[in-house]
Amino acid sequence: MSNAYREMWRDLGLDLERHDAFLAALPGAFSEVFLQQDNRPAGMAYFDNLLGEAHGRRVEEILAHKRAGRLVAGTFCVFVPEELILAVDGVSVGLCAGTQFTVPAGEQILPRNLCPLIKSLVGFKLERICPYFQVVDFLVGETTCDGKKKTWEILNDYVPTYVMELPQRKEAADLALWEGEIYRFKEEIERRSGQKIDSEKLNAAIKKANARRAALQRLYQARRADPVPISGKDALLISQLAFFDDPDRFTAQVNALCEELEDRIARGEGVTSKGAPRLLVTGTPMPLPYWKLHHLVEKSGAVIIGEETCTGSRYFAGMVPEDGETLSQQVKNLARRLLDINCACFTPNTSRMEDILRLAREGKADGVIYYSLQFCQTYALEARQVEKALREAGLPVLCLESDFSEKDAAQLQTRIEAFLEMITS
Ligand code: BJ8
Repeated sequence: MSNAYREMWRDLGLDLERHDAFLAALPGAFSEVFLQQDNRPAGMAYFDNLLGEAHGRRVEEILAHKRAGRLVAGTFCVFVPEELILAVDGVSVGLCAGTQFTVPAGEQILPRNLCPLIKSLVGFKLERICPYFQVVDFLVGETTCDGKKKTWEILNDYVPTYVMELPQRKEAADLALWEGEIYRFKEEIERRSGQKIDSEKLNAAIKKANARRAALQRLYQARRADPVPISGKDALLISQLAFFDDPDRFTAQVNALCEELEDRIARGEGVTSKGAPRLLVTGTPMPLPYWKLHHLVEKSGAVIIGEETCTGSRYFAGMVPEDGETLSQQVKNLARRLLDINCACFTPNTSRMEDILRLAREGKADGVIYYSLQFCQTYALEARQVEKALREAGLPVLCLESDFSEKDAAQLQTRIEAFLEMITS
């Protein structure tokens, strides 16, 4: 990345030496994972560039918004109703992190036997190598898993951290609690931005977020074709970048890419040959810059046709109805859509099994990989029920647990190859 940004990074208080070390490894990894693929869609150029400029131009843009008085919020979970941030013309940035580079720093203040996603995100703040962490006005945490819940208390010493209480069941009382939390969050946004949210502003924000969901749903629809017109790695990268980019620009670019993919489908053109093994991935989120599992699978000759994860379908499934005329109808609509998300922190969570089966069926998957980050108890525990439901439906499943390091790559590759051999023989 250009040195023209060094002054901006210095002003943001980044540790320039550590930041240089972090960025140094990325071009090589990116080239190996992405640029060496055959027959990539031309529309990926925008997303490649967006990633390349993630610590540069996009930060510059957000800083300009901030100087113009716009609120900047950092989030970590798809349950945060981003529409309220957009309703005050604020900027919402997803700060979940997926790199081993910052895990040791996170372990300085967190238990080692904690999910690497949490250690990585905290490490980014402690190491001062994430410009977004430096730019945000405040963070929005949520009471999902215990690890995250307690981490917000610690992170609050570094950045003001507001916490939303997410219920853990989906009964009427839980919906009422969640609606109350959305109102409380609305007040927080109004207080911080100095703007009132009315139904007109909220409706415009709902439409903006829905348009992005529709574009991502269209992309996922394209992945159902055989041969697949885009690799799973590229689709994952796009979802990861959705959390950073300007929503309108991102939506336009995803739609443009989809047009290219739909043309490819009409011509029968794909990134793999027709009949290549197709896998669905389900489990814990895969935040930037984590691409290990997808890379290993696709290096082995299979293709990933969907992700039932929060960096996949859980992020963009469902629409918020756009006909809510009053704030109270709109808040209800927001609450309902969010409570339909099947995170493993809910009990019971049977609708997740139904969702996985539906996605596997729609994507014509030959098998499913259940992927769980190390020390993520809720997803690890739920694996048993998912495995049972998949086996009963006659779908082979491979359960893998890993972290963000590369140390288990060879071992994972062997298991993936054995699984592919089993489902193709
Ligand atoms: S809605 S999956 S984004 S909480 S992987 S930190 S659960 S120990 S990230 Fe998540 Fe929201 Fe749920 Fe999605 Fe904890 Fe598990 Fe780590 Fe996790």
